[in-house]
Amino acid sequence: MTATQKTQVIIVGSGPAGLLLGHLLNLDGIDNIIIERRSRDHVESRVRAGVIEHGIVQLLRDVGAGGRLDREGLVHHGVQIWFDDQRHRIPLSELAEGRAITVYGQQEVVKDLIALRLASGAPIEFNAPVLEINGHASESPSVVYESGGTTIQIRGDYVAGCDGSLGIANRIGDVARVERSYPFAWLGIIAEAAPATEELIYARHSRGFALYSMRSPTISRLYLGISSRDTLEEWSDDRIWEELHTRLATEGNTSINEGPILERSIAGLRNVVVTSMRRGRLLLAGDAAHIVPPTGAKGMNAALADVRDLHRALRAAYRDHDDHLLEGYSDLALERNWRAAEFSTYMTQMLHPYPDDPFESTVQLTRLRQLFVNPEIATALSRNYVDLNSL
Ligand code: FAS
Ligand code: PHB
Repeated sequence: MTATQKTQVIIVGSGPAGLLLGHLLNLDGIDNIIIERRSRDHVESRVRAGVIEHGIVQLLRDVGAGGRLDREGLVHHGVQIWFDDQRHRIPLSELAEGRAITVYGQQEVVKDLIALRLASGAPIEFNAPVLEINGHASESPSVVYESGGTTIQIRGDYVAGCDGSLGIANRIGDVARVERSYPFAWLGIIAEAAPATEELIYARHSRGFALYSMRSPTISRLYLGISSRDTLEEWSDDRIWEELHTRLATEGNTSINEGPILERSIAGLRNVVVTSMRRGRLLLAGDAAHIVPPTGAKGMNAALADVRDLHRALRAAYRDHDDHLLEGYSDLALERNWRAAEFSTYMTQMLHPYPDDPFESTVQLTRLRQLFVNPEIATALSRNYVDLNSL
């Protein structure tokens, strides 16, 4: 093991959470290092989230990470919800004080933040798995990681566990969590096909859930709700397109443009929320602390909102020698993340049919119909969908 290095904040993981935290700390002159187990290529090519909330777009703009987002992001003022063989639209901006969502792939946010990191010259280590996080309850925690065949220890004042759901940070200290799994998963594809819709379409069809999203004027992002037991091998291109045409159709009319499938993956649907996001001087942010089903488009937004709150707390600790925000970080972040969990659960339960459960199915359809007869319910959905993490 080489000699122990030293910094102020050690960030484990270079997903959206770790990268934004590193950038914000750089802006305040707080020394930090980002340690990532995968390669830069892998991290920049992972296809995941697509919808960015109004307040999170503003946050990225405010910190100098919104240039390409503003040029290439697709601003949406409404969302389509189709059910009962009918097309319905929620006028998001009209109901949410003019606010809108922006469709811009998570991997583009990651590329933008990595570019800022590299331009800053601040340290970021790729292909460097963190093996241990030690002394989280002490004044000087440390991290052991591997890089280029060498085992390195680095000490800091704080460790930020931004290492996602499969990381090691959330296994340190108080590991209690609350979980729920669903009997369905999402099969997601990226297709080289011009989106046939201007707005996202969430469809609750008797055969299952479908979502029509996009990434650019030439790239579509589409999802099918499938059994959590299904595998990619069971879903040929033909079967995927046939199912999408069926579910994203009303009164027999479908309008999907097919094209080569460039990427496909299956993501299970589940909720996980840890009971503590602060363990001494180890602070969790993002998927390391919580997982939501993607139906409410909250995953990445919640991760970046955690970082916004954690950065404020670390800045107060360093600049003002005031630990109050750090002491309150876990409670503040968990209250917001439970609202994200509730909204994601509401959207998931409302849009994924339960064909064998007449009661649940009728409750779902009642909830959906209420959206279009009760403006207060539509307004609540709009405000949560557009800006939950900044309300
Ligand atoms: P991330 O998982 O993005 O990043 C964690 C990083 O830590 C990774 O790069 C990992 O390699 C690294 N790491 C892990 N262990 C490490 C170790 N020991 N040492 C060093 N580094 C380590 N959200 C949506 O809103 N919409 C979606 O459609 C959607 N789809 C998703 C599909 C999938 C398959 C998954 C897994 C998630 C999806 N999400 C979606 C949620 C996703 O977007 C997350 O909310 C977002 O990536 C959270 O960002 P981070 O917290 O930074 O975690
Ligand atoms: C996406 O575009 O990837 C997307 C959009 C809305 C969701 C989830 C994912 O709820």
